[in-house]
Amino acid sequence: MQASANTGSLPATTYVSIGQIKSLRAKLEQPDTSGGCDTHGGEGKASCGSSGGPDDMPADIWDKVKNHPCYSEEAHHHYARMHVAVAPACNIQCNYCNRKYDCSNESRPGVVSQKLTPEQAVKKVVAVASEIPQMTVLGVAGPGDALANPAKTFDTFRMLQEQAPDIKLCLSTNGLALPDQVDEICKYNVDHVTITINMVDPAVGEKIYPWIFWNRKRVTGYEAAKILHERQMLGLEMLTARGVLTKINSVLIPGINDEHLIEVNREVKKRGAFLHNIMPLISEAEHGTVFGLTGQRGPTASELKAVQDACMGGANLMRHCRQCRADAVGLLGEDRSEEFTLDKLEQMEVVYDLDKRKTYQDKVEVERQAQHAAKQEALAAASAIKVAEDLQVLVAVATKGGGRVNEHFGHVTEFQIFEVSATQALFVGHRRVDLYCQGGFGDDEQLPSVVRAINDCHAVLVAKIGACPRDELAQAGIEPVDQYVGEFIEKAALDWFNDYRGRIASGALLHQNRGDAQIRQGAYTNLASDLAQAA
Ligand code: CLF
Ligand code: SF4
Repeated sequence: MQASANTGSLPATTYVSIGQIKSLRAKLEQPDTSGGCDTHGGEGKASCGSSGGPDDMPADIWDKVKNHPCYSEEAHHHYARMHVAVAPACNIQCNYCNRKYDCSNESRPGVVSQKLTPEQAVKKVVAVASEIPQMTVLGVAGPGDALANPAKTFDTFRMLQEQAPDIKLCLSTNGLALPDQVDEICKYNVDHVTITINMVDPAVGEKIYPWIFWNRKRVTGYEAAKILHERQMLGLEMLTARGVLTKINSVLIPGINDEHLIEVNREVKKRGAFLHNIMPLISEAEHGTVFGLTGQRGPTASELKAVQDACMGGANLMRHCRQCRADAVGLLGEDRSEEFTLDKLEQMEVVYDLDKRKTYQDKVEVERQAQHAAKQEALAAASAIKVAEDLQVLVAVATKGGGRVNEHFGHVTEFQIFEVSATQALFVGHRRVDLYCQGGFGDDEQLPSVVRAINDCHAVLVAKIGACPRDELAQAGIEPVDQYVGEFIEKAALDWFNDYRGRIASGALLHQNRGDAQIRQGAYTNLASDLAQAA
């Protein structure tokens, strides 16, 4: 076995146990004089995160991220993205990928419905943009690697720029070919690039990547991981130097790179990454991946959150990723790709009206500013209350978009999770659940799995809820709350939290800590029921 000492000029790697995560976090919180927001002119802020707003970053950066649903948490409530599957080939092998399925970097497992030529892709993007005016970003994210298919990727971008110049361009890559393509990336004004970086030590990397295809031959083991690592770091540095915003995706693989991702976070921040998105491994035997077949599990919700929390203060964190398909269309968390198949596109009358799109987006901007103002007002009220000031709880929210509490409990397929305290209402994740309402009646067998999926929350904010789930939630210690219907989420969560603290102060209730959520974070299937059966 080649030792880590063989890393030569590679960055030193710190290994920590879960128990040490807190002390490392303290270290990360010390001001860093380079990289991250600083590199992009963050005015010395340690971390603005994807939840940052116009006050947290320079105007030119805000302009790039304000309507990109992945780069701005606030934007993801309002703006949509789409992917076109023009990049089928890949130049590496990841143990979590089976090429019959979407790229696990940027998708949930599931076959891509249709691979597209660049011409078909552009036709589809223009049609979607005409129908969905809040669709602001086109991404090439597989099903292979965008830069292992440079002609198809850049042809798509070139043609789209001519026909729909207001759409932002985005791509995702494993980084192996990145240094060779930086000029092309800049030529087509692609100002958002995602690099999947799962390690900064080839000794970790060789457990994730069995081979890469490099200089016309297959390279395996430690050597393969070392080349990939060096290309990723070089590519990231080159993009930073050219002012391209970069997001780093890391797949959290328990027992392989969990603690190591803290080091990854530090290294990518040093090199100017704008965001770090730590995503859970999705691993099922039926996907036919090496990890799926060898029983490598994904992280639990709390394991994912622990690593993300430990990285706070390092590179800015994205926590609202939905691991979308390589042909996803719509708001993050929804998929409207079935509405835009090639057959359906043939029947559609497409009128690309820039003014109509702008008018719509202007309305969204007004709504979004109202959301921002409501949050600031609620935060000011929360910090003025001098009761249980250190308290921090999780709240689940039923929403169908627009940043408001506007979904019935029974219609939820995904709860959004917010961490609420006297100083913040922060989006920290989501939980996919099976539908409780089955058209007029509730599926009571489903209910326990839904409750377990949000078991770590103190309250669930909904637009409406029936008597049966209300009782079951209350018995489980989760407060069902339906008095904030239609309100902005952060304001509603903070208002509920203030009321909660008031009840603690008056002695009306005793605050108790919650347990862990029993769901594998990010799993598309509801594994809560599997876990229950296994228990
Ligand atoms: Fe697509 Fe990725 Fe661009 Fe977003 S997705 S290429 S940056 S437009 Fe977004 Fe989807 Fe997560 Fe990717 S939610 S998987 S982070
Ligand atoms: Fe699969 Fe993407 Fe890894 Fe290539 S980079 S092997 S497509 S997950």
